[in-house]
Amino acid sequence: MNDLRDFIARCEAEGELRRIEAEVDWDLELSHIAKLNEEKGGPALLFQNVKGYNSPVLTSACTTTSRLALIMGMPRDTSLVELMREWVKRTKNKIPPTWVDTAPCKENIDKGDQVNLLKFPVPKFFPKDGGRFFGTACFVITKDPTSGWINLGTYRLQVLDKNTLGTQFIKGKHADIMLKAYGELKKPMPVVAVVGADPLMFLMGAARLPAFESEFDFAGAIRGRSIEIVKGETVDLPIPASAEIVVEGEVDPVAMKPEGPFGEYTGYYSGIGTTPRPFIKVNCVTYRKDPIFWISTVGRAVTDTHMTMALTYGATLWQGLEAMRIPGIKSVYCPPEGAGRFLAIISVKQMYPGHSAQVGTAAISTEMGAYGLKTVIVVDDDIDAWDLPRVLWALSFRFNPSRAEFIKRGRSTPLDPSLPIDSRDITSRIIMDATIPYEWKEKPIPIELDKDIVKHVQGRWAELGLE
Ligand SMILES: Cc1cc2nc3c(=O)[nH]c(=O)nc-3n(C[C@H](O)[C@H](O)[C@H](O)COP(=O)(O)O)c2cc1C
Ligand SMILES: [Mn+2]
Repeated sequence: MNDLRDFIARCEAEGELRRIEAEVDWDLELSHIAKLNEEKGGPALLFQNVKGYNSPVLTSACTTTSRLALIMGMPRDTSLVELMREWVKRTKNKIPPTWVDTAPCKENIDKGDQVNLLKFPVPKFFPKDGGRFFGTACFVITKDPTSGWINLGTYRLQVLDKNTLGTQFIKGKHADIMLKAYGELKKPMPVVAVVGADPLMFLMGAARLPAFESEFDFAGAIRGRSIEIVKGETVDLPIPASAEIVVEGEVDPVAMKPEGPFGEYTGYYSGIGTTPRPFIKVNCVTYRKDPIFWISTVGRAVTDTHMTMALTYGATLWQGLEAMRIPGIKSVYCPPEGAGRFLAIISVKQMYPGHSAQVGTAAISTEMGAYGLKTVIVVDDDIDAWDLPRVLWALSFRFNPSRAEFIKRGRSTPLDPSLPIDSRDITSRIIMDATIPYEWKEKPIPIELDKDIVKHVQGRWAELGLE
């Protein structure tokens, strides 16, 4: 798979995409269709007739595990946990990107006064949103001014006027760290924002890789080949050659404009009204002929934001535990209903006393877990982390609240609606150890079926009228 068009063709061939020919309004109508479709577990949608526009809008590309599997080049019936396992395996061998001279995203080049962000069918999603959001299924590329580290991160982008995009780089995110570095040098930060590309690049934008690691190298690892990149017209930054729409501009580290509000994947707004935030002054927009405008809805689970994060945050947590060399990790699952980040379940084959406790405290200290993860459930290896009925069984019959660990202070996210709206820097955490303690000499005696009798009655199944 090379670009978004290949992905669309693949989805269509597999019955995973519906084209909408009827005229649909970008103003609330389009997002509402997408959201209701996602709630039903529906296909990806390609809106081909957006009121007042000639170019299409793609939604719901990542809402199901089957479509995430297609993005990763895996069979459609691969489970989320298997996708994560494959992600962890493939990303061990990073492959740097390769420069190419040109790409279809240079077919149209608008500079200076020609720039008009509303030339594209930018939707308004929800009634209480602060405006139209250009960047949802997007990613932002920046370069660290001292080390040269290239980052790619998904951060929402609001249209403030025809050549200005509001940003929300949450504290400590890589674009925020880099912007502060430009601030110290008193220089504007060059940025590129991409809408539509090889869909893997969007997953990489959402992935919580460590600082100083480039998402391009990890994308190459997952694809098993180097990602092709082209130079910007006005900025010295790498752009995936597969891009549909490329916005080039700069962020002044001290200037602010009101941004938001925008509904979040928690199902709530994260603040009250607008907030002053850094913005992108857009100097150039390049795009393919008939560009495909790709969006991602938000709100209550499950949307493609949740699925994307369940895969990428879950894989990052798994990677983090492996990097700590903790043995016995059988599976990791960060349910999409918790946006892959507030709740994690880990299955471990215990090998020594305190092993399960180590897994719990390690999880909240990984790159992913240290930020916003609130509840960790550890289960024994006879239970798969994704098998929620069995996890609830363990929570009922193996878990004893006196073996829970309660941590009072940890880094939180401004998005967490369980904290007061004006103080969301710090959260508490709980580790629920639902394993049978390794050191117990007398363990609960499980009820087992007699193997021979099982075989015998299975042989009688039809006779018993049960088939
Ligand atoms: C659809 C979508 C929208 C997101 N919007 C934001 C956002 O506005 N601000 C933010 O800081 N993180 C946002 N995130 C989460 C980041 O993409 C994620 O934390 C990622 O790791 C950031 O990249 P970085 O680790 O290179 O900073 C969003 C994720 C998704 C999937
Ligand atoms: Mn990063």
